[in-house]
Amino acid sequence: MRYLSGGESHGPCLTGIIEGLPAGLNLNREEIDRQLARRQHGYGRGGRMSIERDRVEILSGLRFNQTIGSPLTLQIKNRDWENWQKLMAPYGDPPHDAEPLTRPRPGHADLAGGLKYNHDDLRLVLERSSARETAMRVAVGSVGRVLLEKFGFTFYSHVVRIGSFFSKAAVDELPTLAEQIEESPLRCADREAEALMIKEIDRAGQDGDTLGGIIELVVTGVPPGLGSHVHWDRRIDGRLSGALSSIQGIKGVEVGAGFSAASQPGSAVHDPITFKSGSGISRPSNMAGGLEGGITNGQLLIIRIAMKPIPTLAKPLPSVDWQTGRDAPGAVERSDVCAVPSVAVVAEAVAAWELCVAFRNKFAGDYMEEVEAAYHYYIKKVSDRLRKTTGEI
Ligand code: EPS
Repeated sequence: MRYLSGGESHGPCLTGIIEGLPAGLNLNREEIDRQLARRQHGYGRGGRMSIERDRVEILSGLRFNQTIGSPLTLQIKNRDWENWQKLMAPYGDPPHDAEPLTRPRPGHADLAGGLKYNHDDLRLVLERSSARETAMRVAVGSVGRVLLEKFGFTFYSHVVRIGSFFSKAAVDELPTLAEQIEESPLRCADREAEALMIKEIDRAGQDGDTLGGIIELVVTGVPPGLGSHVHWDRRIDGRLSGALSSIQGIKGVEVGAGFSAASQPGSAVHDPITFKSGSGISRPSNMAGGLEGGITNGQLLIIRIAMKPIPTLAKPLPSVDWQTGRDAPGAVERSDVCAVPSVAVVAEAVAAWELCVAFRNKFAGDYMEEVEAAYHYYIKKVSDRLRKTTGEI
C-alpha cells in the first residue's frame, strides 16, 4: 500500500490517493470526518481553525461504502481558499499588490526551502511545509485505521507534557481515561497538570511566544510479527519513527523505555519471558514498548514523540530580509501558540498508516475475506505456539 498527497495550505484543497487497499472494506466517510474533527480540537490553536470545518470527499475507489480495490481518492476543501484566491491562483498573473515573503522565520522551512527551490517569495515554501497538510495525513491514516480496527487494534494518544508541565497519567490507565482525554482541551488525562499547561499557553500567547510538548501514543491489539528483522527497511521501529518524525515540528521519537534505557544495565531494561501452564508464554513487563528486533512482539505499542515550539512567533526572532541582505525580524504570520493536542491525533493516524502497510505486507490479499483468512490462520499458529509447554518450543 502507498499513498501520495498534494495541496497547499491556502490553495483550493488537499488531495490524497491511496493505492493497494483490498476490495470489500466497509468505509464510512463519517468515520474519516470524525478523525478530522478530532485533529481540529485543542487549546492554543489560532484563527485558522475557526475558518476550517474539515470534511472528506471520496472521489474514487468506493462504491456503496465499500472499497473496490482501485485507488481511493480523498479530497478536503480549504475553506480559507476563498480569502486567498487571488494570491494563490493556479492560473493567470500575480496581483500587483502581492507582497512576497522575504524574511525567513528561524526554525521554519523558509530559508532552507527557498535555497533549495530557488524561490524569491518564501510563501512558496510556507504553503506546502505548513502543518495544514496533516489534515490529509489524518484522512489517509483513518482509512488504514478502519482496516486495523476490524482486527482488534485500538489507538490511544495523550499529551504528557506541554512547556514545563507533565501529566502523571500512566499507560495502563489510558483505556479508562479515554473519554476524559477526548473531552480535554489539551488531550491531557491529568486535570491538575492540564490547568497549569493552559496557563502556560496563555502566558506564551501574551508574550508572542509558542510552546511544544510531548505526546504518548499507545496501540493495543497489535499481533506479533509486523515488520521484520531480515532487512533494515522492513524494521517496523524504523518505519514508525521515520513516519512520526516526518510530522511537522517533531524532533524526537522514543520507543518504550527509549532514551532512559541507555543509562541502565541490560538486566533492568529487557523484559523477561515467562511460561505459565494454561496461559503459556507471557511478558511481565514492557520496557521494549512492543517492539523487539524491528518486529512487533504482541505487547502494547508505546511510543513518545517530542514536538518543538511552532517557529512562527508573534514576537519574531532576528532574521535577514533576503532580498536586501539587511537585518530584519522573521516574518510574522497568523499561526498557533501550541498545536501539541492536534499533533497527537496526527500521530495516531500516521502510526495507523504505517502499521496498516506492515499488516498488509504480512496479510496480503486483494479482498477482505482473503486478508481475514490469512490473519486468522496466522493468529491460530501463534496462539498454538505460545501455549505449548516450554520443552516443546
Ligand atoms: C500553520 C499555520 C496556521 C495553522 C496551520 C499550520 O495556518 P494559517 O497560516 O492559515 O493561519 O493553523 O494549521 C492548519 C491550517 C491546520 O489545518 O492544522 C503552519 O504554518 O504550519
